[in-house]
Amino acid sequence: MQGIVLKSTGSWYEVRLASGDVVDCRLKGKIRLLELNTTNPIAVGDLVDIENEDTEIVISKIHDRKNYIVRESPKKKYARHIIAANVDQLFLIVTIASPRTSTGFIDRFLMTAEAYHIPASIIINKQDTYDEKALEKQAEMLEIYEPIGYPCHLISALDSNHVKFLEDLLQNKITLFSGHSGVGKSTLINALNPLLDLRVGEISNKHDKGIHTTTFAEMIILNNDTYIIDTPGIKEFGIMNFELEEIGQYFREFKAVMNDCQFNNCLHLEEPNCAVKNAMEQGKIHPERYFNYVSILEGYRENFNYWERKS
Ligand SMILES: Nc1nc2c(ncn2[C@@H]2O[C@H](COP(=O)(O)OP(=O)(O)OP(=O)(O)O)[C@@H](O)[C@H]2O)c(=O)[nH]1
Ligand SMILES: [Mg+2]
Ligand SMILES: [Zn+2]
Repeated sequence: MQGIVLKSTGSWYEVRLASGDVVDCRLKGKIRLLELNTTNPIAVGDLVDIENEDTEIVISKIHDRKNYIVRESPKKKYARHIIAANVDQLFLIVTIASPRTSTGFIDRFLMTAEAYHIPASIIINKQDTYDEKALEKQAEMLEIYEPIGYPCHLISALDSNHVKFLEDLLQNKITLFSGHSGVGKSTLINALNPLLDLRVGEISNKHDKGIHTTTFAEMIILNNDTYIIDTPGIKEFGIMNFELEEIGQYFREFKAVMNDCQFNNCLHLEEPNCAVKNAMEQGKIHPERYFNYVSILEGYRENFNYWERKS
């Protein structure tokens, strides 16, 4: 039988079957060894086969993944932890105020989305609370992201029409929600799924000691083929195995012009005849995006130095 992994606590997995039943499973012994480069062999969103083994239900096979998103393991430095698999789209929930979301944070997120080739949208929540000054800030933000093709949706979790609008965008997809603490992810998810409390109430607490919610993502069912993955406490996703000069490719408007840079390994810093800098000077690339790119690059440079010193 086939199912989808809704939750993982490290040793137990909650798997939803086609019938809608949710069962607790263990991992069949030999699968544990499959992926030694990650701290968890199975993540939410994984499609798995299950079978009976003695008195237990075990996961006997993990289907090939369309994609998977990793972060640095919370437990082991420089090891990978898979947050979620088979993700169709990423929703970054942001707020202009309480809390303020910086474009630096947004750009890190979007860069990751590009690296994974997963479509990303920006959901600007708490519209009911914004004063004139906040709305000005919001307009500036829209000026940065709309021209480069990231959908920006202005919503309030308290407005049922907005929630319905969001619901339509989610249909038949696995959507990962991310964003700072306090932006309203849980409020939105509760508004989207009035039955959620019921489902939470149904889960047995036998294996879940409640300590994993901050490090393990959980998948919430909206309907048969519609799932949301809530990722509490995750500040940044990781991308693995890339070179510094690839970072520019993850800024889509940079990518569109960078073929015209004089050097093909151009980092778009001080190099002569850099098409990215030229485009910025001509007003075709937003200076804030460029500024965030440079600071992301500098951050990774430090990490690369770490690796060089190590080897
Ligand atoms: N006025 C207003 N308040 C909202 C809205 N959305 C969420 N809130 C409030 O913002 C606070 C934080 O919301 P949460 O849903 O807990 O935020 P979260 O993103 O889940 O935060 P973490 O779980 O810590 O990551 C709560 O007090 C919500 O009631 C909104 O659209 N308008
Ligand atoms: Mg929450
Ligand atoms: Zn360049």
